[in-house]
Amino acid sequence: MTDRINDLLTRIESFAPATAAQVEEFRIALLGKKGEIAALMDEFKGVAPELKRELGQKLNRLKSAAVSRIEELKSTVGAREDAGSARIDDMTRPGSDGHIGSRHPISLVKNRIVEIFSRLGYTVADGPEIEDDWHVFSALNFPPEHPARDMQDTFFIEKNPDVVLRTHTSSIQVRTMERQKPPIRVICPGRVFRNEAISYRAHCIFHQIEGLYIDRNVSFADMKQSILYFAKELFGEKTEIRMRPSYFPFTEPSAEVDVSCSICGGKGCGVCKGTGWLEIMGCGMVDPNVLEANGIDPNEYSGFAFGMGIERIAMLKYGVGDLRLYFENDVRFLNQFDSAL
Ligand code: 2NL
Repeated sequence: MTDRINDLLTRIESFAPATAAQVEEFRIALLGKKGEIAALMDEFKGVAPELKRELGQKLNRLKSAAVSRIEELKSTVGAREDAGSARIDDMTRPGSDGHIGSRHPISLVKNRIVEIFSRLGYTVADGPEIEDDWHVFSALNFPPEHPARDMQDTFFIEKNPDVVLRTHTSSIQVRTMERQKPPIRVICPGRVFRNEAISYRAHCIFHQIEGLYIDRNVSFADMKQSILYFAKELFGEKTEIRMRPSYFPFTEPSAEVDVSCSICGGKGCGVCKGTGWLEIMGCGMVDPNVLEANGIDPNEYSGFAFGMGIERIAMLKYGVGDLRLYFENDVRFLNQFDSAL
């Protein structure tokens, strides 16, 4: 038995495999359930008691020598094989195609809207997401008891009623009026926050873009023509618009704007629910109270404003039915969009 142990030790030392498969074969032959070491262990049970101590130690040494040698071979032979497969055989082969990420659809739509209004002389303005009551509500003619000020709709920070997450991007226009005398022509994109349950058609974080135009003699007709130009640029030359009376605290009169359905051309389909029209934004003439609150004389100046949800426009443009897709950042969704713009 001692001879067989010594013989195995020499074989372990001198074993020089070329592949990982040979190492594995060797491991099974030695250490497997029916391997040589298992056979020796079996035989050991019948050994005379006075020899047990010495032979037992030898067997243990053999086993650990086998285990450590195989571990060593596994890493060295494995590494050699990996290096071999990474060798470049054909230097003339074209390189692998580097994947370029795509722009998020919300960014694509935002950039497009900004681009259209910049051609009408609007510049982009930005502002903080954490706001105070004045810039989100009071300067915009929200009465003290208006439901939008309620905890149900607005996120408050640190239980302080004067620190809120903006619920609309109008606060950016208020900050613009603080800084700048008319004429004012700004377009304000940004994230807004509302305390709503998340579903396919609502989210507590979403994106808006609002515009504000203040100068002498700005009329409702100016607003209508600007929005018609915008709608044709965004949805196509054949697009028509209609305005329905509406209400916002910060505009008077106010209107909801629909565009003729670009999918059915106004005939009526599933997307426009048979009406031929799709709602895209709200707008109105800036309420004199808002002008006055922001230090602009309503007897000298007038203006119009409008606002739209970017997710809603993106849903219409790309036919995406579930709003949550815009927030999950699943690459299978994102890869379907262009990387341009
Ligand atoms: C909508 C409607 C609107 C405005 C936003 C505005 C801002 C100032 C003064 C007056 Cl500083 N108005 N913004 C006006 C009308 C409509 O948004 O449906 N948004 C998603």
